[in-house]
Amino acid sequence: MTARPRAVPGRAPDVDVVVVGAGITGIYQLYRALEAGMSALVLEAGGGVGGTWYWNRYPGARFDSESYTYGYLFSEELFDEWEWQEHFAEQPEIERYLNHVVDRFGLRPHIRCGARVDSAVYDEAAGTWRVTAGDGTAVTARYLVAATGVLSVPHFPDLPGRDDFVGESYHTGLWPTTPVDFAGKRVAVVGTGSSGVQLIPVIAAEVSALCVYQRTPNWCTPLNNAPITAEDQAALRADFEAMCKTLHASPSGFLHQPHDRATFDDPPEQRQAFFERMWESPGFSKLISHYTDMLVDERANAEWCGFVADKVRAIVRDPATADKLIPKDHRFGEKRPPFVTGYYEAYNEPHVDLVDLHETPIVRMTATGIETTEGERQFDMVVWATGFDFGTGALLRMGVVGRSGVPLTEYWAEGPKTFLGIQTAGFPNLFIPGGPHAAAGNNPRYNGDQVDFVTETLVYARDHGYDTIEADPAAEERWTAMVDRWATRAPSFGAGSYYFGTNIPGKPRKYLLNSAGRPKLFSMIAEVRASGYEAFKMSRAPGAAPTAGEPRPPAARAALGPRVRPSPRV
Ligand code: NA7
Repeated sequence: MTARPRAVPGRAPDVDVVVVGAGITGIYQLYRALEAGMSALVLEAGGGVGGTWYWNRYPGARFDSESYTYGYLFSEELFDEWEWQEHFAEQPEIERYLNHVVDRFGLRPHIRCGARVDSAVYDEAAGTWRVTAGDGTAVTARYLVAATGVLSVPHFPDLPGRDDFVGESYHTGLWPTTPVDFAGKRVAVVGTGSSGVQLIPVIAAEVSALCVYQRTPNWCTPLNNAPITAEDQAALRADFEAMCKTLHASPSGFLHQPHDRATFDDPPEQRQAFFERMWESPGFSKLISHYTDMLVDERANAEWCGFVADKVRAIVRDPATADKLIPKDHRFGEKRPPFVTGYYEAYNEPHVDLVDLHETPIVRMTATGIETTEGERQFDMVVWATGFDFGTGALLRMGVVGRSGVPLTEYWAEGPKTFLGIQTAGFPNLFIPGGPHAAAGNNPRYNGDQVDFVTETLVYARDHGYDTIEADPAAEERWTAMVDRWATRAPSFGAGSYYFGTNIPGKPRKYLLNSAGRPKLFSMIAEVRASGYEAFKMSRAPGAAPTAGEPRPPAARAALGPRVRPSPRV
């Protein structure tokens, strides 16, 4: 067993910043910390970088935000040199991109893969974190940034006999790095959320029989993906500045613009034509650029749902299957809507079947297949597309212990409490960008805003001679109350959405996002700055060694490559 270093008062921590997770947020945090002259180490559980885009490598996994709006915007050179192939890139391209970024900016030497953090304990006397990982890593850090993501702990349903199945078994969120062969196999897919509906049409072409176990149908609409042409590429490069401005001004971090008309402003014929345009539009424009009342007015929502249901009936030839695929218990936008390519069409294939688990629930898994109340079906492979322990899953499994020995699991027993989704009181020098209370929308934009602010706060502390930073409990209470208030404000997600933790048995029913979005984050950050960081308690730890991030030799900075464009001040 590796001896864990004890932080000795007066002894400098091994590193200024430990970042947990080399996903899109962690990579950016590493970049920013190094750029600010701090020493930094990323500990990543996976065998490579990418986070969500490393683990979710199932066939068909792809963005449903436009590729160029999801990627990093901090460097125009990077933007210019990386040519996304599709408006909605597939996982292999995304993983290549993230590896390119890591190498392009000299970040790889600062990333340790295969290091799953199992304990992070705050040392009050030294004002540092002691972090250990399963690979034997033991390191002390002034600051701990948990960029562990919100969709990083796969959820497996607790079904009797699940371990008895002797065939191949995979979870979409834990997909192997070695190829999975579907050819000629009888495959079951359990779950029809965003992951399941991306996977199903892709593997349907390869398997000998596919059976989809659906508990709740979703309102799936076309992604409308397309290759990025040379002209598109040129336009993207030319419009970089304007695009950044638009994205920055968007509450949800998208380029899609709001519509200016409500559903019943238009007569039926015009409405139908608008719905057709929406159906043909890319990804999230169906939420953002829709009629202004679609998400908030029941009648308006029902009009659109009726249109989508008719589309499903027109695509799926078997009326009984079509009917099962049409949601009956929730409106469009009440849950995070999936975007699809050829999903409904897959059910027209004679070897693809749909089992409605509301009609015939799963009784148990057997050694050879799945038994429902209708009987057993045998499979060579079962794919679990059954989602994640959203928001808090990874943070609560990391062994985080804060001030006075209080574990995070205890402090968040009733759900997460945060200030700005960035810190939680009682856990000094711990930051959680891209975690719970982050916004719904194009994640990298909001998470990037948080990383920028975390970095700015660390630099502020360094420049003012502080080495501990802790959210003020009163500020945290106000922010968390705001999150809870906004959770039910129209247009809100329904209580059945996993954004409330409802998919995990025993999890507290607390809203895990910040529906007030970026405008609220920006205004609060502005307030924090204006008040001289009043919402954070900053101090000098009793036995602290020199503050983190002493200016580094220019050579260390040079490794980061060409100077990046600053993020716009918010
Ligand atoms: P989701 O969206 O949480 O979907 C999980 C699916 O698995 C959903 O259809 C669930 O049905 C189903 N599920 C969960 N538990 C069971 C059990 N016990 N039996 C049968 N079916 C079950 O996860 P995804 O991975 O698809 O997407 C996650 C996010 O990734 C997505 O929102 C995007 O942001 C990308 P339910 O609806 O709960 O009845």
